Amino acid sequence: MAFDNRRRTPEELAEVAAEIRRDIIKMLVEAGSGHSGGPLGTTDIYAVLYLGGILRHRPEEPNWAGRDRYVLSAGHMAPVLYATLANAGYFSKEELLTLRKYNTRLQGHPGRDTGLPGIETSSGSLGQGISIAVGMAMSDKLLDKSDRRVFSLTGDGELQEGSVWEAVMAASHYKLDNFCWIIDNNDCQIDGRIDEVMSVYPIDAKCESFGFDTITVDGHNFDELYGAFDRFIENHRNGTGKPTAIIAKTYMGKGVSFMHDKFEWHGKPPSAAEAELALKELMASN
Ligand SMILES: Cc1ncc(C[n+]2csc(CCOP(=O)(O)OP(=O)(O)O)c2C)c(N)n1
Repeated sequence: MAFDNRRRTPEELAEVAAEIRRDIIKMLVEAGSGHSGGPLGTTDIYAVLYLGGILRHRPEEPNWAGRDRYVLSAGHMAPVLYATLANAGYFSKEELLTLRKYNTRLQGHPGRDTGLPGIETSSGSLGQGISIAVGMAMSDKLLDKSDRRVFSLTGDGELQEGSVWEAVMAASHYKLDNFCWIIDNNDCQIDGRIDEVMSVYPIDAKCESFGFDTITVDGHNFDELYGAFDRFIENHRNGTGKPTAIIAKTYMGKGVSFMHDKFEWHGKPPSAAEAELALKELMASN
């Protein structure tokens, strides 16, 4: 059956997101290593993008030429991308349990050369994914003259990488209104709060000054997420010549009480007992 890429109600999206979160927990406990916090915190964004009708894509035809591109620049958050792709039908859910195993297509960071359907490029060295994504948007708009859109998600700690700013400067200079930059603003990074490690604030003023139409949303509110993505799509349709930045305020570890807003969960998996508890909470949450 063809993939149903329709808009969904907040209730439907909540169910989709809870299923993705459960898959993330199952993958991580099986792998015994990997990142819990960022993937759980950005799941609601993925539900809207991939299973809520925003991305134009065909899971049964992953290399469809007319597809929009999504690049996870914060490659360490790969579990949420993998779980979303499997739930959309790109590959089987059983394969999720091979995360980080020897010879798997589900490497700790996305690898284009693994052949996993839905992975547009390798990423994980912070600041590089977004640079590649801007290059894709440039070639789509300036060379191919196609109406494809490119989305890329960076973390907020990732904004400390100088190359992020080189990339977005280019997006603005080349008037890439087909480029949507999503910033996961959970205020956490690997070893602390953003403003304690190296402040990147104010993020909205920086995005504005780099020439982006900048929208700040609650990254767990489906209506607000739809509103922001719709504005990007309108910007592109109207040819505003401005790229769009969506600053999504999220909580690291969202959906699991003992991980909630705790940077300590940036890069570790749950133990077996913790996973059991997390799954219980996530069963109750949809
Ligand atoms: C160039 C580079 N430097 C360092 C790292 C190691 N690293 C991986 S994730 C991370 C923190 C990123 O913070 P943030 O983007 O806020 O992600 P979150 O903690 O919210 O998952 C670091 C330093 C990396 N992957 N690439």
